[in-house]
Amino acid sequence: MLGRVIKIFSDFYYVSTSEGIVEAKLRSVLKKQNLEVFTGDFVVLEQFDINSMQAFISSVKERTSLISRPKAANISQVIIVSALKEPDLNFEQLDRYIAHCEYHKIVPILCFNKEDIVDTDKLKDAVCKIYEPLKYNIVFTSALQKTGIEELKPLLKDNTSILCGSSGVGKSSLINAILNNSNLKTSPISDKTKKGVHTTRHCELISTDENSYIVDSPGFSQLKFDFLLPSEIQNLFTEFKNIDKACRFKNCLHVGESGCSFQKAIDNMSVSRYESYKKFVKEAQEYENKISKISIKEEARHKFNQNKIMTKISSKKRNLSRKTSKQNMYKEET
Ligand SMILES: Nc1nc2c(ncn2[C@@H]2O[C@H](COP(=O)(O)OP(=O)(O)O)[C@@H](O)[C@H]2O)c(=O)[nH]1
Ligand SMILES: [Mg+2]
Ligand SMILES: [Zn+2]
Repeated sequence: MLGRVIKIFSDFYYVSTSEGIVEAKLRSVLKKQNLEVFTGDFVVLEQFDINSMQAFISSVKERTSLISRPKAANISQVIIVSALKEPDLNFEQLDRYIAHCEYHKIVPILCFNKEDIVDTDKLKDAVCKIYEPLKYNIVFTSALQKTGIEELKPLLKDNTSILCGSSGVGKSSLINAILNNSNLKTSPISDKTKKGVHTTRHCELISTDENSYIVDSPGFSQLKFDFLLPSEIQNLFTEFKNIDKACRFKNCLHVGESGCSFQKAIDNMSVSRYESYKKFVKEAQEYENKISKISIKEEARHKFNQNKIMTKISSKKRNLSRKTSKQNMYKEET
């Protein structure tokens, strides 16, 4: 039997199947293989008992994506929720989320919530001016007054969407608005887990339609770019994607070097986006400094331990260890 993990609660995996929600545990083989199962995974179930609605997960289907914050598999799109007000719109934070989506190769939808509490269009206009050129879908909503929900809903169809954004911007309220509008309640889950339905401490797949799922997530703020090299940050900005020739300077980070070939794209991008870019590059530079110190140390230790055969760690190997120290996600997605 096939199913999809909609929620994980300690050792229990709640799997949505044609028979209903099954409470499953991992086969010990999977545990031995150190194979992890995440919310959103498609899994094969064995030894299904219809009376207790219990089974064992025997294998996991290949993932199309795996995101890290929060951990969820097979997410097809990210809805980045920001509040226009309360809390104030934070452009840098929004750019962080966008860049993380780009990193995971998932197209984001930009949702600006709480439109009911802004009294002029000034902020909305500013938002459009900055983000419309990036060609992402943009939706203005009010979860409270249920505006914009009808625009958001068609974007969810046949997707597994995850709502991301800082705490308090209205993610949970939006999900409620979406569910109420479609007269759908969260899937009935056994009593044991009922208490978890309204909290967002655990990530959970909520069905909004036959093939559409939405995932709420707890607010998270740690989105630093301390796992990439400075030269990789440019790939996270769509403004830099269509530049036909590479910068003529080797190792140029396009942060103000005179004669940089990216200058035209930089002139065309909004000031706040460029500020974000520079900030992320700086974070990556700090990371680069840190790992170069570590690899020098490692090398010294290696030499010390093997003072008979003085093998130096080749730069290729060093690169490899840097890559593996990156989140495993990267490996799974490329
Ligand atoms: N005025 C207004 N308040 C909202 C809106 N959406 C959410 N809120 C309020 O903002 C607070 C945080 O909402 P919540 O959904 O818990 O945010 P989350 O942390 O992102 O899940 C709550 O007090 C909500 O009532 C909205 O569209 N307009
Ligand atoms: Mg919430
Ligand atoms: Zn350059």
